[in-house]
Amino acid sequence: MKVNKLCILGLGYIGLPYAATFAARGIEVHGVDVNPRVIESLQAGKIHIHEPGLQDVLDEALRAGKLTVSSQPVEADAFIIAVPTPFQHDKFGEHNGIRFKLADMRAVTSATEAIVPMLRKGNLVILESTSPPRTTVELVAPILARSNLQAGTDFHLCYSPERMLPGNLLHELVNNARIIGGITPESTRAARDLYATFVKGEIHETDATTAEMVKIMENTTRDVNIAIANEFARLAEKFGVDVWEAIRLANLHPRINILNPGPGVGGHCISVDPWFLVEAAPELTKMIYHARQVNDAQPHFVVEKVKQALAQAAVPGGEDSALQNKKIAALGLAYKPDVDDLRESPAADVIRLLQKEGATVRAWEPFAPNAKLEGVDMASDLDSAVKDADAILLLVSHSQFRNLNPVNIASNTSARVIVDTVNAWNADTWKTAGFNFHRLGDAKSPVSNL
Ligand code: SAJ
Repeated sequence: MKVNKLCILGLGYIGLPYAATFAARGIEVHGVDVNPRVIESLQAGKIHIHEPGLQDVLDEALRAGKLTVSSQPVEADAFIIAVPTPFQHDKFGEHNGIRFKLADMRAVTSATEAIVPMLRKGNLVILESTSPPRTTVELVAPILARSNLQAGTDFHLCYSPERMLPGNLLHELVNNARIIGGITPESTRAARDLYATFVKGEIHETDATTAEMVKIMENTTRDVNIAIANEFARLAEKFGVDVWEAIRLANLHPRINILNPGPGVGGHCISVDPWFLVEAAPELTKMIYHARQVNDAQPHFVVEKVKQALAQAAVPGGEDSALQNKKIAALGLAYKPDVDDLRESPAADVIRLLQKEGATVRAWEPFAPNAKLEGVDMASDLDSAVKDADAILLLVSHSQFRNLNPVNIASNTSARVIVDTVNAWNADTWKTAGFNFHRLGDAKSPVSNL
């Protein structure tokens, strides 16, 4: 199928790279977003997210005159839905004592509804948003049927998951293998023709529900694997082991690849998608559910670590609780290194828990210095975050944090306690600079040279 005009609904971390890439390859693209700030920014030629290389592709697309944006869809040959599918924050499901989060499909529903008046015979509609199994056939197809056109007969309908990693979006968009699940083989072929305009990775064809399942299985597998790494970190501390050393040694085995423990799992994907399976089949997802519980509880483990570190350093003031009246500089609020995305960030959970126990926390996030997070006091720069602190808590392994010089930090802070939750810093250099150094999952390294 030849697509001359493409309409992309959702111009966030996924939709915008697509829109810019298709347009830079010469396809006429109309991008749609419900957020007026996104539209304003793009109309002014500026990307509204941090992603390496994306501004250049947008510049190219705009120079070619192939990209327009607005709040409403237009008629097109093909439509791609790339809107968020978060979980609901104010409602939970329950089954036999298991409480689970519920998918919020409102953005997919309204994007699909917005396509209905634009839909014409012979069009192609692709859902890319990560969605619970059977969304394409049970939610999207029935909404589109309001156009009096039938999916699979009058127009093509597919699910094709986005699978690219924030921070490396443009490379993965082009080079990752792509899965296309059409509700008919003709639908699959139509989408294949479209993606083949830029995808260099292999393109694999399947049905829509399998494609949905593939995507959630990938993210769920990662979540479960991170959960076991987090549990190993807890065990290592109990047994006097350094988990980072133990993982490095275990990973020498040819069939073992243990992931990294950390302050928890965040972002709009891995911490969300496994819930889609729990919600759909709570009786069949016991391990998936427990992995979610482990990862969601990891911020508590970090707080205990900070308490121990402060108690050990006997930082004066409030002996009842090691955290009472303590000042903590929290470095990093993003959900992972070198991105500006704060969604579902475990760092924010850690900060709120510390505050609940009486600590005063100042957070510094270099990728989003002006971000406003409820209940979080944001510093305007690193120096003001660390200046009067009792402890420095590293929550995200941003490159610029990894490269910090402990001697410089030592001269700018009153803190003498470091807690590194992401294994970014070398214990010896921080100790030499005069800090008591603690690392999540490490009960082996001596804390101090003093
Ligand atoms: N994390 C750990 N330990 C690790 C790896 C990650 O604690 O060893 C944490 C991160 O710090 C972060 C969270 O997990 O808080 C998720 O980060 P991530 O880098 O694993 O994944 P995302 O959410 O940025 O992107 C994932 C990717 N999925 C897989 O790798 C299976 C990406 O390919 C998907 O396109 C994306 O979800 C998505 O949009 O679904």
